[in-house]
Amino acid sequence: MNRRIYNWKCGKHTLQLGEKTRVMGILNVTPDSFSDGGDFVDPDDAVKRALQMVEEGADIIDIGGESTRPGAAPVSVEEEIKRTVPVIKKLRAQSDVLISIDTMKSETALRALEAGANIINDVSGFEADPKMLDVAAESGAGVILMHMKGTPQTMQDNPTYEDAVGEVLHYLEERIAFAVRGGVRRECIVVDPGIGFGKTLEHNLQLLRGIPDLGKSAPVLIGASRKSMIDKLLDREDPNQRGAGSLGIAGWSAALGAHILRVHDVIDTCDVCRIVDTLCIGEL
Ligand code: 8Y7
Repeated sequence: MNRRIYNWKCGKHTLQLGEKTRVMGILNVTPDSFSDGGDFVDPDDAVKRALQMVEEGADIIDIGGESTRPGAAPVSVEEEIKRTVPVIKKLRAQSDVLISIDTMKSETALRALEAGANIINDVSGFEADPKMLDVAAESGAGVILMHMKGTPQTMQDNPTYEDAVGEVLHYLEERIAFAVRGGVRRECIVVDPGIGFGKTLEHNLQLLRGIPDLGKSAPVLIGASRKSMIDKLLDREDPNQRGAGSLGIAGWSAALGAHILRVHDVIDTCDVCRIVDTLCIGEL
């Protein structure tokens, strides 16, 4: 087994990482997100979908109220809170699944944690909002620090690296040090190379091949589900046609040691993970 074992602290909860590949189900409560936007704007529909993903085997539900699709317009903090907090409250009332809030704004993170979320998923690696560090440190929430080159508005404008894996690894180690200096416990931190966030197809492939290196300093999350790299490889313009491609990346990532996969298709990804985990452990 090529995965280090970690006990990920998420507030008062602990999620063991490394034995079993963990699956994070994506719940976009945005009218515009590129692959499931508009489906779950109504809080009751959103909670229904979340509970279905829990049933299907999701360990974490990632709730986002702002699209981070390349070129997407930012939304106000009020709007983001209005979209996400009621869903978190309703889901928490019906399930004790771990909930992550996908936000770059500290106010949204704080309100989400108060509503019952356990994890802050900040695609800016704590760079977008200087107050995010304090919210994370004071709450003891789990944190996901992701690498992005540029901003969602600019990130796909000809990104270049001399050594994508080395640079992303260096960046993530620097962000871990920044978070720890600010009072975040190391056991609370998961890192993520940010597939598709300021990367060409070749960079994404290099990062996926580099998962064993990325997993040396902290647990690793990979989010490649339905992303445009699959279109580039398979010519699947419609995100709904990228399911099989996503599962291929999921299997690869799990085998190379990713601890958590952030996906749209929970039931299929859980099947893939059970097969790969069994093969990796060498026993049933
Ligand atoms: C990721 C993510 C998105 C990812 C983490 C999409 C919010 C774009 N991608 N968070 N968020 N990692 N941690 O296509 O790769 O899902 S949004």
